[in-house]
Amino acid sequence: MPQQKFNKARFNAAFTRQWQQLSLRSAQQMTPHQAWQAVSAALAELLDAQPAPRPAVQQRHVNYLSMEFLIGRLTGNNLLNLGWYNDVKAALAEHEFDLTELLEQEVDPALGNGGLGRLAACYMDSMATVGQSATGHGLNYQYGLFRQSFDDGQQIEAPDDWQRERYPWFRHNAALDVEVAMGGRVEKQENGGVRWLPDFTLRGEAWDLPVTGYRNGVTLPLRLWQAVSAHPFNLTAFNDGNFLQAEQPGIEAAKLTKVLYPNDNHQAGKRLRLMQQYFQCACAVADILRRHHLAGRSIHSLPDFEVIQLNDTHPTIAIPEMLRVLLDEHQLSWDEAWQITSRLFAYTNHTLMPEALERWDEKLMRSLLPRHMLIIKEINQRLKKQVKQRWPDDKAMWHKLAVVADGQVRMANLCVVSGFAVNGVAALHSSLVVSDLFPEYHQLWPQKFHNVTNGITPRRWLKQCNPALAGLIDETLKTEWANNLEALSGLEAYADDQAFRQRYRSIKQQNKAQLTEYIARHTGIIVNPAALFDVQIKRLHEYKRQHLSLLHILYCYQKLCHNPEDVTFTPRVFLFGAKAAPGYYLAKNIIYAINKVAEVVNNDPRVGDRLKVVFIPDYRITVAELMIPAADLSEQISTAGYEASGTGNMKLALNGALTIGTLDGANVEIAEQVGEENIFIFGHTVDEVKALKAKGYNPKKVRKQNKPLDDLLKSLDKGKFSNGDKHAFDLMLESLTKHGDPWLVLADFQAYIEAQQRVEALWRDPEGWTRAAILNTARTGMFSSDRSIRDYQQRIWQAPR
Ligand code: NBY
Repeated sequence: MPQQKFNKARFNAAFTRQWQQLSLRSAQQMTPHQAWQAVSAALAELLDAQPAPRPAVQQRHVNYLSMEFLIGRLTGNNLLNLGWYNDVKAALAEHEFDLTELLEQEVDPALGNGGLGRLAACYMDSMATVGQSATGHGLNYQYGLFRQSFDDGQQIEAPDDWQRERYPWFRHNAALDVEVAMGGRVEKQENGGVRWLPDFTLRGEAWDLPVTGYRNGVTLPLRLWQAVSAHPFNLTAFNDGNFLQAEQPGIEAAKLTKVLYPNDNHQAGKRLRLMQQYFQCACAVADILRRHHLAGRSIHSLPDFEVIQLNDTHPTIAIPEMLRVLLDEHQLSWDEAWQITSRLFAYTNHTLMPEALERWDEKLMRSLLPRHMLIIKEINQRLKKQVKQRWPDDKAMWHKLAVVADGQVRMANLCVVSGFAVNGVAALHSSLVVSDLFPEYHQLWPQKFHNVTNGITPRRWLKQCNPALAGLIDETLKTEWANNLEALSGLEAYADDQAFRQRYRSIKQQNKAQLTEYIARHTGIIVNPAALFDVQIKRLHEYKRQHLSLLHILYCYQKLCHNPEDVTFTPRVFLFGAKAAPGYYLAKNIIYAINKVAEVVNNDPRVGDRLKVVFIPDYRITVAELMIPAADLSEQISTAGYEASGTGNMKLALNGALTIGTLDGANVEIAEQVGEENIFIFGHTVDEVKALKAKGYNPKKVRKQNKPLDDLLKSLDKGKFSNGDKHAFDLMLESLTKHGDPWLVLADFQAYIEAQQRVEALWRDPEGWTRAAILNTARTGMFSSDRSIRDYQQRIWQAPR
């Protein structure tokens, strides 16, 4: 479908209505924030008027279920996708507003933790762009991921009240309201059926955000469900003069979607979290069935028209919910209901770490969802028969495969058993899903297992965040690449072109200057924009090993201290962006350690501007959009086998940062694409990690045999960076030594330092460095999320059934 042209008259009319509604006399009387709201609301109105695209024949409608959609600012992104940026800029200039400034008014919708939530956002963008008919189903959290600041180097969390002022892109359609029941008990009925007598019901309201495709006239709904009280007001209590109690149900219901749980790669197991999961799933399932019935289709044909993609196990409860509706409301037999359900669901796994694999206490599940627990038990019983047939008398095998065992419901098992497809998120990860996580299931159903390597949207992560580089690419390739990223391979021919290199390099320099300014404004630290910008941006987690980079910082610092006149020293700015889950004390201790080391290093006159360490506070999408285009070096240094994919690695490489990384997640595929001479790979491989652990790894021995490493650790231990406090970094240091260094930080230290020396050698050759950077941009086209979505279409969503 062609993109609608910008209609200036209609935009102006809609914009005018916005300030008139505020009872102002002119547009100029609006505050910048009001003006941003007015522009966005006017654009949303124009989008409302676009005709809905028809799903291509033979295409199943995708329902992407995710507890998180980390979308970031919408207004600028929608303008770019619609191709209306310049038109709107000009229209606003007539009202004396600067569009660029207004866009800065938008608070990030931070409805996600990290990679998993951001992936969902990139996939929505790509589904719209490739014309895949789809709906995203998530939650409308009143508070997104906490805002982060530092107090004497310690992370402080504050609530993220992102909707305090109305969010202009939301559209609420009361016709989509859903009732959701919870609690209570089940009752056997005379006809053999089961009746659920719930304790209470809530109402789910659908709040839609528009996801625009890239210049193709497609808009998909991102449907964020919000909980409100089903019976908003208790009139009896009110009449009795009990005003506060009269509002009680409303207050309770609103709790449900109040806040996003701030954990990544860790399951908290809280009742309210299970309520959130079920609420979202019940709303989504009801919505899917409502649309199906409205189209006048038979319930049996549901899987011919719909597919439900589960973004990790968080929305797994949608499976028993679908069965419940089919059994209890549509009165289907078990076999009929199972037939339908098992062709509907596909599951994406994002982690192998045991503490992140969701397990729910059976008692908790039963108390909140008694009917669903019965259904899960039934699935388990039927599975048991199958397993017994295949492996008679093998109790150990059954214990591994069971959905319910040891008083817990294993959500990943439920997904594999009930779904038609399971995928990992990078080639290495998908092979580990089969070999290490589900080898027994793989024996039962090998055809269910797939790989779909993650991707990122090149609209936000190149065209929008790096306009200068995007402009250079436009000019050079003279072809549309933003929805055809493989076209970037055309840049290879320019890797040896002096003039092109010069322009590529000066764009990077310009982006670094911009970031330098931001850093000065937000942290007061003055960094040298000519230094190597060494960037590590991701959630703070031990397995991601921000503390390995910290050891390298100390190594550089010692080197400078011992030889302050060293003219060969490579000037570096170490840049971090990361939030730690509020209850993850070790991660918070690593933040503290980095900040305290930064304080000492940044204020040491011997160092000057050759070494700076900056922890940029409140890392979020908007900050990523600034840091990624300015990065020279991308740190992807997780313990091999633990980072399922990574997607920041793709964004950084695409924007011309060279990767220093382990052979983990998508780093493996990035290395394949860019070539080993254009990436710095180091450290233990997955197999070596396993072998070392099996043999019995002793970090103390490593420390003893590496004097410089031992000295660095001692300097931390002795309070050199913490005003003499010898216990300031105990949590971090004890993990590295006393507790056996579970993430092999010390084991990879030496290889890491040597890889950093290779980085410095190339940095000393600016032409060689720029060449490698250009080749990174040219060769990372396959990491477009458009390609990921096409993989899903071909391997999973359209798979012959
Ligand atoms: O998903 C990340 C992986 O760590 C990363 O390697 C991968 O690239 C990315 C996209 O596939 N996982 C992730 O971000 N996980 C979470 O954010 C998360 C959030 C909540 C919970 C578990 C994990 N939880 O149990 O509440």
